[in-house]
Amino acid sequence: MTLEIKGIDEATITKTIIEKAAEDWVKLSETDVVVVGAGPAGLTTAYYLAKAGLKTVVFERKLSFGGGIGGGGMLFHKVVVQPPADQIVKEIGCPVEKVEENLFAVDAAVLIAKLANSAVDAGAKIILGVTVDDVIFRNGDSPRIVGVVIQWTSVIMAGIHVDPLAIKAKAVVDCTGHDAEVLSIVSRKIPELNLFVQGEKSMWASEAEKLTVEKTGEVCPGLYAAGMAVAALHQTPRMGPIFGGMLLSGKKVAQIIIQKLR
Ligand code: 48F
Repeated sequence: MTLEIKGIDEATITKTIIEKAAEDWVKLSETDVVVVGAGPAGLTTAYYLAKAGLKTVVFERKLSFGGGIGGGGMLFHKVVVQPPADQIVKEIGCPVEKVEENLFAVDAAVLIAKLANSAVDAGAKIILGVTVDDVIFRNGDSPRIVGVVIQWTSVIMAGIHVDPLAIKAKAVVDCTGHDAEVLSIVSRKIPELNLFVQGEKSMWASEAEKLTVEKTGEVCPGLYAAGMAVAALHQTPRMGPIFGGMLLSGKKVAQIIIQKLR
């Protein structure tokens, strides 16, 4: 391989980026599932949905994925998982280190890389720098969430008014973490759905892990929740840097949606 760099035209770079991005956006304007948030719950959800052949797009407000994984525990770069979530971690090719019978240590950066890699390899599309700031709602005989409203995070941060775009979807999953942003929007804007986001309780790791997974599922027609959004909705405890529940919650919501959309 020669190291000589050939001349490349700036206009071609620009055209390529715009054309290729536009091709993607046209394809994803109607999709099977929109996952909101690329944290542990969102990436796991996307991985299992895409693996089952569902057209899946993840919108992440930041320019990176991983959500709360990257912070490890108080910035110490490890997280822990417990059975049976260690099976998911192994399945995506992430090394685990057994600490005791029911606890494994995992490197935070490696878990992020492997989760994201598994999701995109399975066929999920992850779009960074996009914030979901509303849903599309259809009222009538069977009220239903039928998609999301999106905006560039940079536009929101600039505080300028720019009308958003919308993406139609058969299912929307709130994986936005502790603030349960999509559920909170629905609670505020669609009172007829009677959704109340109560906020999570103080820490109780084992109970929190169990309840998060137990209560994961459909919240109202077309709208689902996984990960810490579930705890915020049902006012169950937080758990800190143990991530098994997030992965199991993502897998469970994917299984429910796969069943529903088949
Ligand atoms: O916060 P986050 O990691 O949520 P999670 O997947 O996992 C929670 C754990 O990280 C941890 C814990 C348990 O182990 O307590 O905190 O439930 O990931 C949420 C992602 O959603 C993005 C946000 O930037 C983050 O990457 N996000 C939040 N709101 C929006 C959003 C939004 N409106 N639009 C797009 N992305």
